[in-house]
Amino acid sequence: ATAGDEALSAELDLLTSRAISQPLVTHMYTADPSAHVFEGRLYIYPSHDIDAGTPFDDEGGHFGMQDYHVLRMDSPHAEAVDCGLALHVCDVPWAKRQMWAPDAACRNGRYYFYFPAKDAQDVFRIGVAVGDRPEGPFTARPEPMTGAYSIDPAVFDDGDAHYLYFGGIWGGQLQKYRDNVYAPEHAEPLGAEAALGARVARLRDDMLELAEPTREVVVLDEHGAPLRADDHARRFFEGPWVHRHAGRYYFSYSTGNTHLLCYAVGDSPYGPFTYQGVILEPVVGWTTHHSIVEFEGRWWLYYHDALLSGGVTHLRSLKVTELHHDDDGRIRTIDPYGG
Ligand code: FUB
Repeated sequence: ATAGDEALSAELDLLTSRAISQPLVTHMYTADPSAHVFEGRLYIYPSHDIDAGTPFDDEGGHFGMQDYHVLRMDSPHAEAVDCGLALHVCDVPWAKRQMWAPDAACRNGRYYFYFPAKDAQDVFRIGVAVGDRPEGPFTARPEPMTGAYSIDPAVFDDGDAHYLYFGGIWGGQLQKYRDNVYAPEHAEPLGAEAALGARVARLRDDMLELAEPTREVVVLDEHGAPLRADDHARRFFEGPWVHRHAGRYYFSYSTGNTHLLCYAVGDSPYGPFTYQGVILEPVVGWTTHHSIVEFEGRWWLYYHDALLSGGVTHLRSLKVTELHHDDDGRIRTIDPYGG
């Protein structure tokens, strides 16, 4: 081993000893957890990381996932149970590869599983699959959803309506759209231009399609101006999530190349949201992706890191830790290796 290898190994050992949480499962790699309480138990909808043998590239081609497994936990401290195969790319007529971060929702006793994948033209689309149980199996609709695109679908249940959020720049292709129209020549805004936002739309009552065209999720700075495209420590990159706390809506997301999970607060599921701060400091691995869920009166942050694989960025492991809202509604920043 070289001196560099030994230094990296020592650093990973130190981070392992200081990690505040352990992987939820170790028999497979899992990432991008979307957690919900269904039927009184926690169900986690993750990506199922594999090494597909695809070379690294700037588009995330090395994230070559092919299927999904759902995890179940009786409580955030209980053992996570792998409920088995929920959906495979071979069973989705329109999808060719790269089954990235999914989510799920329940309505009228049926379960709806939302997932992104690349189609035959290598364009990310978002599909929905339907099942009778929270853990699946799910049967995919023959076509992707109309009007949804890019990656990282996340569903927020506001009681009388469900909202679908999605989006991710760079490999997630969000920068190729303006006002819901795709053009491959579109690029990420630069400098003082407004950053691109995630997208949101209400879902139809049948949960299979959007009820309206998507709108941009705008994150404002402390002066009420949209975050700038070059504000990489605060602008939206990927991994949108929404939860409601004390009557306010919390929009949280990854800043991508600055490796932070951040949040912003607003008064409507559509936003706008005002930037508040950092939820989770950087984890081992390039990506960071999370969900926030309330279980029996306490709040939990599901997230991932790549410690178990020795830092291999596309071989990640799910973790969970408690999240605290202060009396004024602010979320306390978590250091994943502060133990
Ligand atoms: O897992 C593949 C991609 O990595 C997700 O879609 C992103 O959010 C990032 O975690």
